[in-house]
Amino acid sequence: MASQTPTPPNKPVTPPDAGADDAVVLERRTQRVQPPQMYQVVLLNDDYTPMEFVVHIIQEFFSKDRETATQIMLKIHLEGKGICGVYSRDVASTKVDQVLQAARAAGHPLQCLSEPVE
Ligand code: TYC
Repeated sequence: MASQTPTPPNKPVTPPDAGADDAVVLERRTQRVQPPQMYQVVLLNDDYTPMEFVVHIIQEFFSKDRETATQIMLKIHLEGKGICGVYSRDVASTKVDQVLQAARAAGHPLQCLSEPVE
């Protein structure tokens, strides 16, 4: 009976240059959560709403100082529309409601809308 040479136990398989202090590299995952869509609140020009009322509305509901509110109002007056602020969907919708309610209560036809930011 031939004596059998004992087979050595399987060695752990390691890359040739693997050392104890090698860093572990995790695969980067693609980001899956998108930032929320934001909405800009826009005022439209018309021929009847007084400039002073529009300035007041922009100060009151969009927290702008008088100087900034006046600049935004003049931009709307000259260009037809202008952005008063950018908010989450619910906040933008509330701003539109508040502006329209204040304008109607004062008897002005001022128009206000919100739209998704590009
Ligand atoms: N065009 C208006 C006027 O001459 C002023 C105005 C500005 C109205 C902005 C609306 O969103 C507006 N009295």
